[in-house]
Order: sequence, then structure tokens, then C-alpha cells
Amino acid sequence: MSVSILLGSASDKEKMQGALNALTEFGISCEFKVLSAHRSPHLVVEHVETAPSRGIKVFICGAGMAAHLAGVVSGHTTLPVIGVPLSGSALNGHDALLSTVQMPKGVPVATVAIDGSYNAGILAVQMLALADETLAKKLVDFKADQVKNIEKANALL
Ligand code: RP5
Repeated sequence: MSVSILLGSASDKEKMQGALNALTEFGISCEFKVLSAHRSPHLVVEHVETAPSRGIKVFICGAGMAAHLAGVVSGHTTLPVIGVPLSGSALNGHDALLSTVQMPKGVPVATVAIDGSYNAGILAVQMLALADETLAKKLVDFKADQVKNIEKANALL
């Protein structure tokens, strides 16, 4: 396992599927687990502290509302943490966006767009690719496909 995908609630499952999809596309194995910073804080700490022994290199944390999951995880690890603010609240995810992105100095969370779990997956791939040439090559192909798609779109205009 290289990536640990954490969800603040089982209700976040669908919105976090994108991260799983992106990592699967690149053949990366990952954990996919519900752990709440508010409801099960001790389980979060235990999971994060034991992650290196399971081979985890990157965390992806998705949570909505007053989202503290990514920040708490970042507080307990030296591994990179990617935060995915999730919609679904009365504030449509703006609450989670600010909670996730506005981390104080020294405790970073690389925050993607509201519901941007696919990009979180791609960002994790890019981090892992720094030490993995095969993955780095797959990323070059991934980027090339995006160029092809733009060219196709233009041809159809
Ligand atoms: C957050 O509160 C979760 O990440 C979820 O997005 C939101 C609502 O959680 P549930 O009440 O559905 O468990 O902690």
C-alpha cells in the first residue's frame, strides 16, 4: 500500500471515489477508510502513526463541514497530506475548503478543489513518481492524452 485515502464519514464515499479511480488508473494500491477527526480522534492518530509500517507514503483526506481530518493527520505525520474539501453542507463545501486550506505555518495540507478527489489522486501519483521512473513515464502519457483530447475537441468544432 502506498497511499492512504481517509474519509471523514461513510457519507463521503461517493465524493472520494475519484481519488481511488485516479490511483487505480496508475496501478497504485491504497487504503480506503473512514476515520473521523471528531468522532474517533484516537483511531485517526493510531492509523496515522502506524502508516509508515504499512508502506504508506502519502495521505489523501476528504471531509466536509468543519473539516479537520487533513489537518489532524498532518499534525501527526511527516508524510505529505492532500486535503479534499467536500460539499454537502449548508455552505456547499466553502466551510470545508477554508478549514482544509487555511492550515497554520508548519502544518501543511496540499488542498485541491471542493470535491476534487480525482486531482488529489493525480497529485499523489505525482509525489510517488518522484522516486519511481515507471510512474513518471505514465504521467507523461497521461499529460499527452490531455493534449490529444484538446486537439480532438478542436477538430470537432
Ligand atoms: C464531516 O461531516 C464528514 O466528512 C462529512 O462530510 C460530514 C457529515 O458527516 P456525517 O454526519 O454524514 O457522518 O465530518
